[in-house]
Amino acid sequence: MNKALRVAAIHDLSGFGRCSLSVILPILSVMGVQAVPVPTAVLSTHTGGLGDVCMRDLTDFLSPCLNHYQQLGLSFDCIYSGFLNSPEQVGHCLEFLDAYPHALKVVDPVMGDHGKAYKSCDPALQNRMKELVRAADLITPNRTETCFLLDRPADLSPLTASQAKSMLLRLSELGPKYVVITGAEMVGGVLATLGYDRDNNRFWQVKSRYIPASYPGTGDICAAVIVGSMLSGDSLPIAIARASRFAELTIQTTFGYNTDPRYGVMLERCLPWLMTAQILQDYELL
Ligand code: PXL
Repeated sequence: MNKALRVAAIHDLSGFGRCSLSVILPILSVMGVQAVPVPTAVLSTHTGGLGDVCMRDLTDFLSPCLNHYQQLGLSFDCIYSGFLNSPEQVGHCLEFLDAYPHALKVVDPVMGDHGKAYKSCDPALQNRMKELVRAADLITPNRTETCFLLDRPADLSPLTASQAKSMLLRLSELGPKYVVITGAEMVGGVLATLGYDRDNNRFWQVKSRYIPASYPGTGDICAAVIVGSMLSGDSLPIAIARASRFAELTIQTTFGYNTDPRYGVMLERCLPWLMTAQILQDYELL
């Protein structure tokens, strides 16, 4: 009997605003992967401009949750971490990684965007996030998070191919054999998702259409599609292409409705696209 692929998704649950577990769970389900949510915090909304957020930290939930799964003898094919709410949560993520040494280790080092750290991500958490990145097989930072990980001032200026390759290489030298950088503006005005596969020493890029709008949660959407795609047997460039095409579809669809950007992308309209599992070929060598 084929068992469903199972992922522990260690991320926050923001009720309104379509980010983190609220988008990750439906995406993985529709891709045929069982997602087990391990919330790091529950919030009324994301923290991107929707006023006074009601939040409960769940740092003390993570270890007992892992203990219960171990008592049950549950196995996981992937441990996937994202938004963490305290530096101590890095230690708990490492406990999950140690408990499932054969699982694919994916770290989305959620720390900031548009050149700035999220309110909850203080320097202590930024530092400990590097520890988690060192233990990962695959990481999916955006440009801002890339700068934090490489101890560089936040600089979002467009990249040449050689600058992009050197960033990917330096991130990989921290530990992960697969590196994906999301939302990278390249010289010439192209927006791209970049990838590096150390085992095959290949650099990849998937170009996206530029749409003049920005929505919270699109980084979470990209990372979730990459997780679902890689677990289903896709290569890194196909996984990046699937994530990039899907993120573009959600952004383009939402832009056409002229909604409040803080409410996130119209995921519900776009989810069926992920069920087609068509092979994509719009990736190229960087
Ligand atoms: O999408 C990243 C993210 C995750 N979790 C929370 C956030 C954000 C971005 O604003 O506020 C709580």
